[in-house]
Amino acid sequence: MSRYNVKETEAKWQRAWDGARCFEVHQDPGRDKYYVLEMFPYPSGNIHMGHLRNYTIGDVVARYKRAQGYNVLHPMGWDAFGLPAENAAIDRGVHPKQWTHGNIDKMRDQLKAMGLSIDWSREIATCDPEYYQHEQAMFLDLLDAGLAYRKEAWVNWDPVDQTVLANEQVENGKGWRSGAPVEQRKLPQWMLRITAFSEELLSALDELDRWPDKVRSMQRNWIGRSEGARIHFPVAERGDSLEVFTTRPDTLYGASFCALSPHHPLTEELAQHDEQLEAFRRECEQLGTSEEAIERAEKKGYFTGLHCTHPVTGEQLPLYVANFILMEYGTGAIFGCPAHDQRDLDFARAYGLRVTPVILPEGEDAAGFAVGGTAYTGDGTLINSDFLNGLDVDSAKRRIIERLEADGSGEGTVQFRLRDWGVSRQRYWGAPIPVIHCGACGIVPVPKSDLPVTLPEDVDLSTPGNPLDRHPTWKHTTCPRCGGEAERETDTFDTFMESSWYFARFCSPQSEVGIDREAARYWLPVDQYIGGIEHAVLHLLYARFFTRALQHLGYVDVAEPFAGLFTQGMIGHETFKDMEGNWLSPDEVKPGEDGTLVDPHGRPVTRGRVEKMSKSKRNTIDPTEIIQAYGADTARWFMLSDSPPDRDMEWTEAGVEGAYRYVHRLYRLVSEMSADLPAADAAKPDAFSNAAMDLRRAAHKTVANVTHDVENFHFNRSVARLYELTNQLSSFQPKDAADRWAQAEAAAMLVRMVGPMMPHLAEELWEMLGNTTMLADTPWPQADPALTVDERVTVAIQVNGKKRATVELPRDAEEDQAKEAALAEPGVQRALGDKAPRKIIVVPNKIVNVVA
Ligand code: ANZ
Ligand code: ZN
Repeated sequence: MSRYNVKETEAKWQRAWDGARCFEVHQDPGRDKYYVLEMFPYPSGNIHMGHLRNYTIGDVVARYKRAQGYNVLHPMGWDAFGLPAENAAIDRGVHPKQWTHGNIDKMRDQLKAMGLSIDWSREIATCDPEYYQHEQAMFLDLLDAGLAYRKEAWVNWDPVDQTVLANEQVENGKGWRSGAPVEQRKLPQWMLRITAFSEELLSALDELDRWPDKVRSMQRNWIGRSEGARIHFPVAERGDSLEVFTTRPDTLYGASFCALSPHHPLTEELAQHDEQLEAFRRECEQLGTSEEAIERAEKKGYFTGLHCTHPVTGEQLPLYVANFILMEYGTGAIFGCPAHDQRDLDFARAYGLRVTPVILPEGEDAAGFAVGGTAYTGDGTLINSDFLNGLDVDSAKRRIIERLEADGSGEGTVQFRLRDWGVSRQRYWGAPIPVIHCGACGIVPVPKSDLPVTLPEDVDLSTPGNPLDRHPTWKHTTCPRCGGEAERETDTFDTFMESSWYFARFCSPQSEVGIDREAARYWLPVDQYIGGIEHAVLHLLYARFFTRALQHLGYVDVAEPFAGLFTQGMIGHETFKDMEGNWLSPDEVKPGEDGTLVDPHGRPVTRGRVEKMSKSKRNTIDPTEIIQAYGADTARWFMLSDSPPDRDMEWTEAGVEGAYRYVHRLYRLVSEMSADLPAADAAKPDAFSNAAMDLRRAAHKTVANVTHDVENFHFNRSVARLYELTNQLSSFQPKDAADRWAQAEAAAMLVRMVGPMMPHLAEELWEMLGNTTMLADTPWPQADPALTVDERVTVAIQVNGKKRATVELPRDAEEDQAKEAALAEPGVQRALGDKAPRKIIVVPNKIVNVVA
């Protein structure tokens, strides 16, 4: 019997799928669709392990759903704009376009070698004008609808690279490439009005019950809804008044100062006649704009000489400008209550301001309660607060707002932390923003008939600044309105724009309109989106917003782009260091004579922890090399077998070897059997031996369990079950025709279940079992309930004695499995809210009671 030839066989089936256009799909109203999407890759040049894991998970889902009879859309494209292409141009002198397309070609081959069930006819690259022209048209519509606008905004400015930096590009207050201290600058920026959807983006999270709770709660925090009050403080020396935003109006009696943002209009006005204040403002601008940087910095202020009149007590409070007040939040001004806010307390201690507690923690006594170095931010009873004394915090908030509203000095409000999305980037390798600046007409949108506004190819990237701005001719144009001389906008879009609608473009990738509404109606929303948790906020929130905006503009009919979301864990690998503490790659490390590890110079090596694969730690493994050496099926199988896909996993040589051995073992098993298989159309025997019945039961049970596991992303558990069935099949000794029929049945089931995970091997074995149609076109196996009966039981889940859900569990399931299943139920999670379960009582096969 021949040994399994991995390379040849994998290539053979990839050709067969291609040739049969197996994975090309079309709208078919008669069939249920299922849209599987992995976050599309940035074309960096090589796929990495994160891609391998991401696309393996997605491919299992896609192939499984396909076998379930769905019309599965599983497309692939390239998130092709962005800085690395410009950096490559600077460092290596290749044009960004050429670099990007070269990388795409290379990575396409690498992905194809994985054997993914992708409809390659839908491939898109966001850097192609055929793609971004539609984005430009959408932007014009957003502009029309008032959802895009231009405003002066504070940005991080890198004075050496002469460019705006995103917050993520500022590291410890310095530009990530130049290393120069970042400054704050005010520049006109194109903005998208994501805040118009704050409330919707927040409340709709409740319905996204196929999203991880963690991601939903990160989005909730990011949107940051706060209920509070706006309060007017008359400025004694000026006769006008200052509006502050607070979430703690209950602490109003504890106010001992007011403070303005360095960018507050009043600050700007005062600074015109106060050089010292101007100097202080400039000092604050060195801080960078990120909230985190501001939070970390030492609290500093400048006394304006002005006083605010307390709206209830009439007391005169000193007015400062303080470095920790953001202009972009609330009103850019606060009242400070040092006893109950840590920043205010740090500030008060530095400037000798009064600290009056107004909230008494439970169990404390008013006479003895004093605030030390830590502000008290918890609940309690009001003290030192006149008519509020004795109330709890919530009642005090209500009462003080009533009072402020009654005398016109304030009102209750809702405030969101979410800011509008600044989409301007002073970069070359992005989609041009389609507007024209005319001296006479102002800002004029490029007429849709003139789209796309394409990038010039001849650019100079070698000097700092914006290459489009410096280009000798590109920006010079005529005004579409008056025909006079005018200039193009030289900013390009933030690359998050492209990833905010690519999933919709995949529905009709060649359409002349950006999104064919009919196609989008059929395919959207994405049923299963899969990607890294690092996109929990920005990408996923922008895409949610953009979809709502597109719905508003009539492009699509859905409000939410991703009905289901799965976030995969990271991949770690062991690390090594030499005597000087330099990282060593694993293949530089060898066992020395005494068995300890040594480096290539024979010097001792220390074994470090397992760390997330990264170039800097020299512990990456190249998936392409793995596929070359072992084949795609082995790489996929190991990826799936090791740990639950949402957890971090460790890449090990032993694990890969184990997977490789299984590939060959399964091949041997099936090819040995295939010699005496019953004819493909052999009728089912009327009677079976006990051994055959055992095998049949095992196979059908495995089908039931694996189906359940795959539906729930428990791939590692499926793998364990498939190993088990393989063992049972190996030890089965057929004695008669009925035995052989049972053996063939079990083998076919095994191969069909392996299919989504190791598609090449499975196709080969499927053919060996005598089938003439491809496994890719074969339905998922069905378990005969008569053979699985009693194996699964329905268990009721109660929370504090009240039934909240039911789950199907294997009979006599482990207690841990029952608990885990119970806690995973959305109904149970809802009932628990943010309470942690105190105790979980399992009555086997009947009830799980969660006590909170
Ligand atoms: C008085 C007060 C007393 C506050 C107290 C807190 C505790 P969240 O919860 O994040 O919405 N604040 C308001 N505007 C600000 C700005 N532009 N920059 C920096 N801080 C600002 O935060 C709201 C609280 O942050 C507000 O409530 C305000 O301080 C401060 F015991 O007002 B508070
Ligand atoms: Zn004009």
